[in-house]
Order: sequence, then structure tokens, then C-alpha cells
Amino acid sequence: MRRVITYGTFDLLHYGHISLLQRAKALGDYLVVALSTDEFNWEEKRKKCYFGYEKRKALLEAIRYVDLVIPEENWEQKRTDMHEYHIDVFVMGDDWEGKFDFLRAEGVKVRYLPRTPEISSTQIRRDLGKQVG
Ligand code: C2G
Repeated sequence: MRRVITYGTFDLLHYGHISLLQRAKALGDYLVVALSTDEFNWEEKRKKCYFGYEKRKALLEAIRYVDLVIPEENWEQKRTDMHEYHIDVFVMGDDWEGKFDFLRAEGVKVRYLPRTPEISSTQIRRDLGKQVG
């Protein structure tokens, strides 16, 4: 059983997120998603989510590619997560290229996959903001 993990906020879930999750799952048999908590998002990424953690978690759990959702509460947990969840492959979109190579020292493969162009939760907010009124 080849276990894959990825991390993210996954707010305003869109086809770019789904594509990442689909490609991440294709790298193994079991996909763990570490979902940024509301506190982590605000304190560390200055992101105010439209959907709170429980709603974002329920959306992810409904996706066929996702096998387990765990909370991402800080930047430091990745090292221990690799062992706690017996991870073989760590995957992120390539906007994070190189940032997590240190995880190779934990014995996992580190893969950065191309982001889906043109779509982001920020873009959705911006476009919807233009339509209101
Ligand atoms: N993504 C993508 N294509 C997009 C948008 C996002 O492939 N058009 C990918 C990102 O590269 C990331 C994942 O989808 O791998 C989740 O994106 P975000 O929710 O924006 O995650 P982020 O805020 O980058 O959090 O510790 C890591 C952080 O928690 C990552």
C-alpha cells in the first residue's frame, strides 16, 4: 500500500484542487490530505477562509481520491506526519517547488506537480466581487 500525502487550505474547492488530488492519488493507493485549520490559515498564511475547517473537511472527504483528512496546524508537523502516517510520497503543487525537499531525509519521495493555470480561490473571490451590484 503506497501512501501519499498533500497539504493545503482547499477553500472554495475548484477544479485545480481536484486535478491536484487526482494526480496525487495516481502516485499511490492511499491519499492523506492535511487540511490547514482556520487558525493556521490566519496566523501563518493570512488567509481568511470562506468555508471553515469542518466544511472544507466535509468537501474533501466527499472526493473519491481522498482517503483520510487530517488537520494541518503548523509548519513543523510535516516531518512527524511522514512517520505517523507511514507516508511514501509527499506531493505539492509546483508553486511550492523546492520548499519541502528536506522531507527526503525522512525517507519519502517529494514530488511537485504543475499547478492548474488561471484558477485560484483568490481569483474566484475577485471575479465574484466584480459581479456583485
Ligand atoms: N493548486 C493547483 N492548482 C491551482 C490551485 C491550487 O494545483 N490552480 C494546488 C496547490 O499547488 C496546492 C493545493 O492545490 O498543492 C492546495 O492549494 P491551496 O489550498 O492554495 O494550498 P496552500 O495555501 O498553498 O497551502 O503546508 C502547505 C500549505 O498548507 C499549502
